[in-house]
This record gives sequence, structure tokens and C-alpha cells, in this order.
Amino acid sequence: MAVQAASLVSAYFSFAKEGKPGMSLRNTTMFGLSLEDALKADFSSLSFSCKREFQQKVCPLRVQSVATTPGVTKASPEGKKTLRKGSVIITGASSGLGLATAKALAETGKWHVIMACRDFLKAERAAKAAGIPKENYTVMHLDLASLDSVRQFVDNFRQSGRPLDVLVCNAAVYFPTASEPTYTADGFELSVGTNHLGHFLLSRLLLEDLNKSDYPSRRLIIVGSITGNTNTLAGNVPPKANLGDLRGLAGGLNGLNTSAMIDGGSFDGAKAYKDSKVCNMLTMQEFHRRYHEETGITFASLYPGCIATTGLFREHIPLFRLLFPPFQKFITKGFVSEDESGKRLAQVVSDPSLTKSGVYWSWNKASASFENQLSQEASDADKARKVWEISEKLVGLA
Ligand code: NDP
Ligand code: PMR
Repeated sequence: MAVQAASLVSAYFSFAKEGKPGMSLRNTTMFGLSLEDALKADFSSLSFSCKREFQQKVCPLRVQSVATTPGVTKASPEGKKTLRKGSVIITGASSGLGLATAKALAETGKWHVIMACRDFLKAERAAKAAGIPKENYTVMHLDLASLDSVRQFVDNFRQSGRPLDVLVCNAAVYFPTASEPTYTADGFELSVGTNHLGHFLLSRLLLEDLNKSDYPSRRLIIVGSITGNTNTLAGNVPPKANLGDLRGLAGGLNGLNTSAMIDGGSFDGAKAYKDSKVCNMLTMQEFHRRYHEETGITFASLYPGCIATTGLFREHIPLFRLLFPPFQKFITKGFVSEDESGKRLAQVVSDPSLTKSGVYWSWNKASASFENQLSQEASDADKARKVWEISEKLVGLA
């Protein structure tokens, strides 16, 4: 099978050489490396240190003298107190990982999922088609590519009167074939603007709400990725993530007086996505350093596996979309289904053994979770602080 997949890939490469006129090599190179290089690569870098820590540390239930969230516990007929439903916001829950996670959580009957989506109708249809029980979800409008929309979402959410127990920053866009940058409503390059800055503002604002919740385990989860981590083979596929000295971010990523790229370099859509994932992972750790001790909130990131069938690759050329799933299934063996990835993220939301804060979760071949190592850049505390400080200026918090 590996041989068949390999021939598919090499068939692609011969096609790519004759790719569309005007398309750059970057745009037409499907897997970023020649297959020969890929096969020569040291796959031992994939063997992560798999020490799984069964952290049974459950955050202490904080007793509050003033009930901030009515109906936190209710008496069962036997008089015992039962835990109320958890309330979780998932951004980008209209497809892929976000939808699968919403389904996995809602089906337990223990969670109410707020699907924070830019396309209200699409999200409603997706929830119905996935069979998510009506009473277990609410769709609310959120466009992360607009800071006004983020603020409006937070206001609307607060007006709904629901508590916030877990926030999942999941939505993302990826523009691997774009030759020119596009921008958010506030003028930031669209992938970093959406994936990082939109989520940065959202999570900073909603921290207050998480902090008010009296749910036993409150969590803020930001989805990361292997491709932002240069300590892995996948993270070494060019273009590699690299935030440099952050000069582009400091300049506002507007592509006018400064570069649209965080490191100040020329625009590359695939790199912008990977850079945004590094920002996501750095942000999670900076939250942990600043707020975990004080609030008890768990801050976590994860790599859910390669979900090669999702809409994330919608902007890629059709042949990539055709070959990427078998490449990941049969060659790298990093493929996971949307269902499986949803169960993984649902674990990070609700599993009592995953309450440790500051962790980047991954799963081994047997689908057991373990604490993974981030690359040097993605765990650089000084860079995390600088990204935080620049980002808070860009989104109007400082
Ligand atoms: P999808 O494209 O299926 O899902 C992305 C979601 O983000 C969609 O619901 C999309 O909405 C939403 N979204 C995009 N832009 C905005 C915006 N401006 N405002 C609000 N929502 C928006 O991709 P995946 O499920 O694969 O991606 C989910 C997460 O998983 C991402 O963070 C990605 O980086 C991460 N990831 C994915 C991997 C993979 O292999 N697929 C691997 C590692 C990490 P709409 O439906 O309207 O387009
Ligand atoms: Mg990658 C060896 C393991 C492995 C894994 C787990 C992934 C995950 N990838 C691996 C290897 C390789 N990839 C190799 C050897 C190549 C070169 C042939 C390769 C190429 C490649 C491309 C061109 N891979 C890609 C792309 C994309 O466009 C995807 C991407 O980078 O999106 C940002 C991608 C991915 N590979 C992954 C994962 C999870 C992705 C999806 C994106 C993401 O990180 O969210």
C-alpha cells in the first residue's frame, strides 16, 4: 500500500512540474519536499517521549459566598447534589475538528455547546446533520477576522446568561496557494489575524467569565499543531514556522508600511499559518504563566493528529486534497478521522485526567494521550511574553 501511495505522490510530482503557468514552485509543490527526501528523513524524530501522566489533580471546587452562576448544582430526587451541565464555547464548530468535538461533548448529555461560528446557517445545518441533540447546543455568531465581531460576541454571550466553563479556540484558516496576502477587517494578515489575534482578544476577554464559573474544572484550550513545531519531521517541511524578531507583528501585519508576515519576510501563506499556530501555542503557555496559579484555570494546547479530510485544505489545489489523506494514512500514518480527533479534543475539554495546565497534548498510535514537547521556538518564554505584549496592543487591550 505504501508503494501505491508513493507512486500516487510521485505521479503528482510529475504533474506539479507542469503545473499551472504563473504558479510558483511553492504553490505547486504538494508535499513541500521531494518524496525521496521525505523517505530519507529521520523518522525517529517521530518517536515522542511517551510518558503519559495520569494527573488526577482535580481543581478544587471553589466555594463562593455569592452565586455568580445560578443553577450550578441541583438536588437530585435522592437529595444528592449533581453537577450541572458544563457550558463550553467552541470557535469554528461548523466543520471538521470543531464540529466533531461539539458532537462528542453534546452526545454525553453533560455539556451545552456554544458553537461560535462565522456562518450561522452553515453551523445550524452542520449541527442538525451531525445529529447533535437540539437542547445541547446554541449557535452564536462570531467572525474572528473582525475585532468588533469578537467584542460583540462576548457581549451577546454575556447577555445569554450562560456560565462559561471551557473555551476552545479551534477555528482557523489556511491559505497555502495565495500569492498575495488578504486582510482582516482591522487590517491584519488574514491567517495570523484570524487564528491568533482574533482568538487572543476572545480569550483575554472571556478569561473573566471563566474565572467566574464555579464549575470544578475550568479550561482554556487553544488548538496547536505539529507543523508549527520544528522539533518534528512535519515541522521541518518547508516553509518552516519562524517568528524571527517579531518585527512584522510589531508593525501590525498590514503589508503597507510593514510586512504581512510576523518575521517581517515576504508573504507565504503556508508559513503564515504555521506561524499562527506557534503564536497559539505560545499564548497558551503565557496564559498559564500569568494566570494559572491565581485562577486555577487549566490552560492547554494540543495536536489532534492529521485530520487530512477537513475543510482546512479547501484552498489547496484539488490534487493535494485527493492525495493528502492517503499520504497521511499509508505513508506517515499520522492520519486521524474527524470523529477520532473530536474525541481527543473532547478529552482535553472534559477528561478528569487531563487537568494539568501548561501542557501540549498529543496522542500515540494507540490513541493514548501524552504530554508532548514543543519546539524551542514554541516554548520560548521570552518570545511568548513579547507576542503577548505586541498582540495586546494590536487588539486594543493595551
Ligand atoms: P476546518 O476548516 O474544517 O474548520 C475550521 C473552522 O474555522 C470552520 O468551522 C470555519 O468556519 C472556522 N473559521 C474560519 N475562519 C473563521 C472566522 N473568521 N471566524 C470564525 N470561524 C472561522 O478545519 P479543521 O477542523 O481541520 O481545523 C480546526 C483546527 O484544527 C484548526 O485550529 C487547525 O489549525 C487545527 N489543526 C488541524 C489539523 C488538520 O490536520 N486538519 C492538524 C492540526 C491542527 P466555516 O465553516 O464557516 O468555514
Ligand atoms: Mg505533513 C511524518 C509525519 C507527518 C505528519 C504527522 C504530518 C502532518 N506531515 C508529515 C510529514 C510530511 N508532510 C512530509 C514528509 C511531507 C513532505 C512530503 C509533508 C508535506 C506536507 C504538506 C505539503 N504536510 C502538510 C502539507 C500541508 O500543506 C499541510 C500543512 O502544513 O498545513 C499547514 C500538512 C500537514 N502535515 C501534517 C499535518 C497535521 C498537516 C496539516 C496542517 C496542520 O498542521 O494543521
